[in-house]
Amino acid sequence: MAAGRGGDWQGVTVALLFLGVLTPAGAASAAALPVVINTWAFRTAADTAWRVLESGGSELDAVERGCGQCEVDQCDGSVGYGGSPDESGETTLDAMIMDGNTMEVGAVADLRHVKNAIGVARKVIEYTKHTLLVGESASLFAVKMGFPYEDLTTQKSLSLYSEWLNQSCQPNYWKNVVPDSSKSCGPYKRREEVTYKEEQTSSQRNVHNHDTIGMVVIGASGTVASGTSTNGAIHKIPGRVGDSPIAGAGSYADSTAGGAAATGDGDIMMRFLPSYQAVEYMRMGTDPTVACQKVISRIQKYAPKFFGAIICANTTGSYGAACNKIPGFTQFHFMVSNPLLSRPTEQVVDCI
Ligand code: SD4
Repeated sequence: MAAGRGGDWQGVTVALLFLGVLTPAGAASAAALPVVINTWAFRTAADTAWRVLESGGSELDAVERGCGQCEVDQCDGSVGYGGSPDESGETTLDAMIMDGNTMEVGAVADLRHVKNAIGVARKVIEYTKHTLLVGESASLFAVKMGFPYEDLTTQKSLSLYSEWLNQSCQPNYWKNVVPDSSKSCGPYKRREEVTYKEEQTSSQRNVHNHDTIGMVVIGASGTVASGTSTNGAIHKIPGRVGDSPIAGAGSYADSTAGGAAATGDGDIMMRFLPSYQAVEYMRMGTDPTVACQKVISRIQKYAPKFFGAIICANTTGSYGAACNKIPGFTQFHFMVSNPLLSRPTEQVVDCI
């Protein structure tokens, strides 16, 4: 879990700010290129991406290797193998990578049995004319591309799964079914009468089980790349795909404007294409922090309790972030690397 994500961590955050370990976003957000920015305090991912740039790699290489590092590290249990088991206990992965020069996107969703989801997404750009491959067919593609086919289940994911079964499969994502999904496990059947209640996105359900890595890299000449990698929503209904592999939702990159990447409740966020919208605001000259805030405010109007955050950077290297304030999630931590910061630096914004 990212330090400082919830209200309980606010004391820790203040101490870290005092010690200079953390930087409040805005205080050191002077623009410089190249810049690497990623969601949450995923430092090894930030380090890896920065080193790729330093050693002459491309922006796309930096995104692929940076997010790939999180897949290896199983960042917060929400990225890579062994996390977020679905209703049948399986871990499945979503990832995308986008080239802001060509506007090409490679993405995989509901990827099974392959660990390096963003690596496979990159191969979708390089070896196909498609944008998004899904499910077991994406796994077969990955194997053709040379990726190992392996079990993504771990002791941890097994115990998360059995705990969930033992608590009557709570929480889950069903509604309008019998037996009552708020009390019992399935198998469910649809109820004849469908009620359209306002969707309640409880912070309980989301804050503690979502931590996608989203990354934007802007090279020395303003070239933009972006990407994401996640194992999605814990206890999801098999087949569920979130926002992360969807261009414009999980991330977006356009070398004529900037890049953005989102994290949070993808079932809500993907309806608003927040990353695309943020990049379009930046294209119109909006400051990245304000662009991020405007996107969050738009979603707030329809889903005031949604859990989510977004990072934004423009082609001058200026950057920002914003998040929706809900109980237990009042600040959002993210990483920034640029030539003005001596090393990848953790920054924090107050949610709005
Ligand atoms: C999803 N957006 O699948 C992802 C999860 C996430 O921070 O972002 N977690 O809904």
